Amino acid sequence: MKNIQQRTNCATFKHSRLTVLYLLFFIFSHSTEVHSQKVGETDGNENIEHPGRLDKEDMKWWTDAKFGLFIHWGPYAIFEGEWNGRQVPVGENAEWIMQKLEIPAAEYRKVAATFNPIHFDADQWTDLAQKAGMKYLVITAKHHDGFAMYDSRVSDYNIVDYTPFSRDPMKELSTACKERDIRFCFYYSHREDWDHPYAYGNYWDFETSQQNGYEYEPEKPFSIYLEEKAKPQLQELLTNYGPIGLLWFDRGLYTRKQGYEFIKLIRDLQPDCIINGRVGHYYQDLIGDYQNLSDNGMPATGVEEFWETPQTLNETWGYSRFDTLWKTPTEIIHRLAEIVSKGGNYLLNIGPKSNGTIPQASVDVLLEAGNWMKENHESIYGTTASPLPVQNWGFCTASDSTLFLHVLEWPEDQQLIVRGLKNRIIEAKTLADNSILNVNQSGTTHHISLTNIVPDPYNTVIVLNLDRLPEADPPLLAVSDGDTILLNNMTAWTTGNTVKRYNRKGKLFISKWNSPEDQAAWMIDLEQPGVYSVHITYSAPNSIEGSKFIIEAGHNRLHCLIEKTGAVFEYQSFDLGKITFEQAGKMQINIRPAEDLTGDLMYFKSLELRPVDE
Ligand code: FHN
Repeated sequence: MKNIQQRTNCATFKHSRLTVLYLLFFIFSHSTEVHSQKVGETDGNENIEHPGRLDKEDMKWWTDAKFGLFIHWGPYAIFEGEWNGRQVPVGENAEWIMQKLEIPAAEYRKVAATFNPIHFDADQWTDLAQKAGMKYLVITAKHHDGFAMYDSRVSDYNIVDYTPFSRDPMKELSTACKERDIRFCFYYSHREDWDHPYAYGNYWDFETSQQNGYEYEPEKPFSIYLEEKAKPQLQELLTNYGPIGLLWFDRGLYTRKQGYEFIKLIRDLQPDCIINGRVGHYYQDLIGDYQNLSDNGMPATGVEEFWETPQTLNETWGYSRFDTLWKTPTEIIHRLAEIVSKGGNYLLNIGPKSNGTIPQASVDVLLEAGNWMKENHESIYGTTASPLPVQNWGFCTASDSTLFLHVLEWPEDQQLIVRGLKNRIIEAKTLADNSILNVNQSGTTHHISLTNIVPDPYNTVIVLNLDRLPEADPPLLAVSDGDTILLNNMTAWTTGNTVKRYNRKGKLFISKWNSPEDQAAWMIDLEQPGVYSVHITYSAPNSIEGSKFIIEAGHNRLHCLIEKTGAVFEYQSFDLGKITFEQAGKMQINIRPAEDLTGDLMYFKSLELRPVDE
């Protein structure tokens, strides 16, 4: 057993020789001018290679899982949202109390030293996850406060060495998860650590800390923190707790090189471990295996890559006794259907108390969601995003030639109208009790009779068995009545390699379009022929200035050149000329590269077709 008396106000580390060397570098480097890095830039070393991404097969357990439990638990729970009579306002993150109230690291440590969750029971926690229908569990091994919730040899500022509790809850949870076939996963705050003088975040104690959220200050000794704490701790987590399903990083690293080093470390120790998107800089390209949306983020339409949204049951992530803004079971069940219908995963957070119990309100909501899952899980696990255009009664998930309709708004006339489905429906029935439903088809519109069906209070799932894999009308986006037709990145559908992506800040962009087959496209239904002027809005960094692209609209073709706009997401609008539609009716509009490109065509935002009076 390590000696608790060895506590210091700063973390203690094994790599002190490295510290001395780095300090020498620090002193010398201060005599020369070093420019900090700009948002969106790499570290200047474009030649570093990505250590490798997992493929669809490797990701399968996670894409099938859909629903995971997120747990934020650490010394912040002891504060319950209050320190010395000052509160973290409801609506803000209580696990940020140290930063929000600028609690000195030494003071925070005194409180952390009292952490004693005597009621913690790993079996109870994992039972709850299982009953809720969750297939993976992600828990904070270390949050921004720097305290390790596991038995760390790297720093004695951890739950085993630093508190009277002296147990390793992560070990107990990893065993309990294994017994229940729940994938055990760690959250690790890799850049931010308010206890470490060289990490990012603690500006109130340490001048040497990184103090800029997005721009790296390379003259400061950040890499000492990475080498002596973050990386060795990550190594411990990947060595001592069996197979780790995924590593969930937060508030990404500054440079691509730093991110790649973390990815490599994981690939070397546990090659199958999935890495979330927040491992890298939020404004740079995705370097993890999947994309995280912003906290509590919900995309308007499908994102065409692996994605997950972390959401919390109330407003905070860590426990606050003041925050009782719990989401209802209806909200949780509806969000689950919506997220899965858009192809994503739902990582739903609870913040246990410092005594080891889970707030009863969270337990109640999760159990209620679990009851719905018990009858309806087939419409969630292993499904894929909806192939249908948007429907006004709810959402759709799919599994090969089966569609699951999640009816959230019950039609008053008991007739469910499914639009845009080209297939023949062989059988329609309720998932809960297999009641067979009558179907009438007219073209791609299907009327399904719900007469005599008692709706589920949260979400009634209807199963459609189709004659073949689903085929749907492309979403009809604009019906022109002479006014402007607005086509944007949100409503585009994509072909070839093109994908729609959200960056961590919730900004949507179209990516991976670098050959003529990679297109963004829309269907419109033009009511009247006529002349339209074409206006495009995009952003384009200098590197892609001059790239050629083509807009195809009916029989029209516009050949255009990219003009630079400055930074990514600094949009500008350009007039591209006029086009004439000789005929009314449905037609497709495309934007695509005119030739092969080395990078993306542009950061496209919207295309407007404005009628011209001639
Ligand atoms: O700062 C954290 C926050 O405390 C919490 O951990 C969330 C969860 O996604 N992530 C960060 C903010 O985005």
